[in-house]
Amino acid sequence: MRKINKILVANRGEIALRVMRTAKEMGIRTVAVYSEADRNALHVRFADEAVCVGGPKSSESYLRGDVIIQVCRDLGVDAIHPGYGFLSENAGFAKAVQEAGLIFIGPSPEAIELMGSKLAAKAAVAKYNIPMVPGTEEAITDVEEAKQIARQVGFPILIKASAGGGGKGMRVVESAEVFEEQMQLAVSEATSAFGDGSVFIEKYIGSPRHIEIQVLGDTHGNIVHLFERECSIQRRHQKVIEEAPSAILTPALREEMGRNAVNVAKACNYVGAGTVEFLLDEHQNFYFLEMNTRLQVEHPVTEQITGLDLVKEQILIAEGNPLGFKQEDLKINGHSLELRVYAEDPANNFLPDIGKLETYRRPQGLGVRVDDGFEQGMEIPIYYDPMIAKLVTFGKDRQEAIAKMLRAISEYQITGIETTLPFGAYVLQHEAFVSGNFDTKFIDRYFSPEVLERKPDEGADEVAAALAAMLMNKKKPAAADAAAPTAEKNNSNWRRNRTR
Ligand code: MV4
Repeated sequence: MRKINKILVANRGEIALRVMRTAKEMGIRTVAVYSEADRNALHVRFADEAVCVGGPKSSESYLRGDVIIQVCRDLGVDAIHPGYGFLSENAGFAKAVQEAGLIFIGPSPEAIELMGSKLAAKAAVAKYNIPMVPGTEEAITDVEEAKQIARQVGFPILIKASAGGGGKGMRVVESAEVFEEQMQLAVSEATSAFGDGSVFIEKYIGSPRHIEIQVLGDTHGNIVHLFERECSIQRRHQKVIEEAPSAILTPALREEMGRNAVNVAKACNYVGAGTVEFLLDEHQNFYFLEMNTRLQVEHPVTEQITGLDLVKEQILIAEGNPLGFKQEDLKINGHSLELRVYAEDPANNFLPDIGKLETYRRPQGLGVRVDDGFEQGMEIPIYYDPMIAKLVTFGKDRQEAIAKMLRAISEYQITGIETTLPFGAYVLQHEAFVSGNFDTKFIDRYFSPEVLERKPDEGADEVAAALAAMLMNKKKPAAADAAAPTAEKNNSNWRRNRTR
């Protein structure tokens, strides 16, 4: 047990604020670090102390582990919370933090390193009989041998980089004829991207759902899961909408996936908050993909349905406290959705649309949570992730959470930059989303910029009408493709009425 009195948050934006809020509630003092581009950022103002650690580029500031550790020494910091991204899954940084006598709020450097290698992770979890996609257990080196395995597995197959993850370093191979060239490309890509050319083969699951399980482990060997998040609505491996619980898991499947996730965590002696990713195929078979050894962007939906503050749990665990609950104490209450609001133009191939937030008014009201890091008048810096906010809703069931999200989108006022809000409204009203009949191909299948074209006067009324229709029609619509919402239905905005 080691009480934490002062935390440095090695991050920026909404997650830095998110972490500091909980620290403040726990009576822990907070230190922000910031780059020259973030002098006026909210996380700097929110913290008790703040130190500029370098230039605008991440490599000059938020990735400077050495400088950040020195700030901890100078200011008497006990612990570092890395947030997500930046140094959060850097085993070398976690180790340096420990060697400096500080607490890293996260898993051990060994667990980070193990899960960072997809092949090592698969080997480590194999003894728990975790379901995995058929393929190779070791790096492929011999082309002919690899081609033979690919034939046995059956095309199409995927070649994945062991050092990749999150969709980086993946190649679909359709047939034996192109196998050799694809393998060579995969190896050279992996070598230049990760400094590790190890690649392996997996059977390609065509239209899977992405389901991940939140786990918590303490330093006393207790591990629990906090149910699933459904993250299938993604665009180029960037999640757009997440929810908990999933619309399609049965209690039995949830229990089974949860148990497997706990075993994955056991396999690496996991401590802290982590996420075990699975693919779920159309026959409800699930396969372990990888484990993310950080707090995830989408953690709020899990907080909403469990009533737990995941950052508080992380801090208590880092202090050495045993978990205050057992698996059987946990239950799902209600339903939560998260929409990531990006400064991107959905009508223009989601190009980042940076600039100034001329108008910025958050939605409010029962069941609406906004995690963001901006205020009206601020510029979105070009150097970092273009996420403006996470819009989170909570309702007694999925329908209520969707209705609240559509209401919150229509209430959100953002001018000066284009955002993904209208895109979110489109997805949330789509029959395939509403019925729960969707997978990771949703956006490819149903989205094109034309679906957002609308006449300026229509919008709020259309959303209200769609909401009313949804609330009155409780039964599942018949076919997935039957009733894609029309173009006029899907904008938010309040904003357009105001600005004219
Ligand atoms: C796969 C797959 C199909 N088959 N593996 C992408 C992120 C990374 N964690 C693994 N990914 C995938 N692995 C096999 N054997 C399809 C994907 C995938 C995907 C997974 C989850 C969510 C969105 C995705 C989009 C494209 C591909």
